[in-house]
Amino acid sequence: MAGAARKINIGLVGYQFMGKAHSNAFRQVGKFFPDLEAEPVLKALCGRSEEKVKAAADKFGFESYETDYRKLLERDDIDLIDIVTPGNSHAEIAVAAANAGKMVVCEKPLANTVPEAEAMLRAARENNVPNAVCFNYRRIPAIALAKKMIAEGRIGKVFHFRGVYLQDWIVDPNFPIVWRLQGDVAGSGSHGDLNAHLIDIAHYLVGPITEVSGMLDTFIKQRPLLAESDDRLGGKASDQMGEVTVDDSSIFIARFDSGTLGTFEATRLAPGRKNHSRWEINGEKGSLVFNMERMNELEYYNADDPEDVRGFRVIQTTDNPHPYTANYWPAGHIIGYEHTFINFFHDVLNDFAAGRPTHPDFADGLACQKVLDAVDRSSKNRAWEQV
Ligand code: SOE
Repeated sequence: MAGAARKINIGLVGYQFMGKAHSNAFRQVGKFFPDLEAEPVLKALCGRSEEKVKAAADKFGFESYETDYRKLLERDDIDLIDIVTPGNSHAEIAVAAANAGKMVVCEKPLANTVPEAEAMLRAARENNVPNAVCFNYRRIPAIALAKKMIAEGRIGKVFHFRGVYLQDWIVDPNFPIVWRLQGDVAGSGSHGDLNAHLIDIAHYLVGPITEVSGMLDTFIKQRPLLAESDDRLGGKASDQMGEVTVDDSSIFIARFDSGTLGTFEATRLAPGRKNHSRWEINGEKGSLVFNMERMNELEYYNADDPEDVRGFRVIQTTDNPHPYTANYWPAGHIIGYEHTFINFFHDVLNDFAAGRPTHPDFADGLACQKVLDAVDRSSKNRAWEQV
């Protein structure tokens, strides 16, 4: 960053789990990436509760705070609006930010509905503003390596994409109804939160999904209402009960444009699985396997290896030729979840500064939304749906 030619002033809307992850990435990115072309400046943090947003702004290192995102848009000293609020406010904020001529970054999934995502993409295009959606898993070195290996033809034609995203954080029926369990706020549950990551990775590695058949379900339909949230995923339960209005489990099968067949499963009810985002890709010449719980590793099976030593090998993606790793530690000194955001913002800020298109952008976010929506329709209609 020593040579960063310009500054990009950040207005971050939201300050909980993702607010922490994004502001940390903005603070760290210049320390690790000497080729950063635009230094992010933590100008203003925005949230509705003045007491909480002020405390968060101090903690994260923002210069100022606002309690209404529209104030951020009026400010000439803000270049980029980064949205880390729950899904039901993404479209309103992103469209207004694009109309105000700001660059826009939005947390995943892009929106709660396809029309919202379409409106966001339209506003970004009409105003010609740089835009990105934070599917940070694309920036994991092992996944970036998988992308390169597939592009190089190392596993040949892809037959199968098999993804599961398993968590267990709401398996206790007394876990309260946080916003992620409210349909009007989050849009959907395990589906929009977790399958969204798998779909984006599948699009990135294998290409577009064209038709789906799926089912969403909610096993635990009533839970205590929330008394007070924390900045992780939970909070304190009250003694009143309420309805859970999102799925806690979602499964679908898919056909890709390439002919690849896919299976996808997401659940928040898999005891022992914490952030088990695991996929396996099988091709005519080999297979690749990734698991977020061991995110520095990529498993590779090469069908062309000599028969007597043929078998899965584990690539430690921590050495210089692996994407991003030269910016961190000596080989074998692993990186973690927060670095996926640092890598993401390195790429996005450099693309924005250079006026290049970036990925994943709002169009990629909309493509994911259309698959989510088709699965939702399929579950309701008990039928195959076109994306
Ligand atoms: C919670 O389910 C969550 O934090 C998701 O919202 C994230 O996108 C995922 O990376 C981990 O799990």
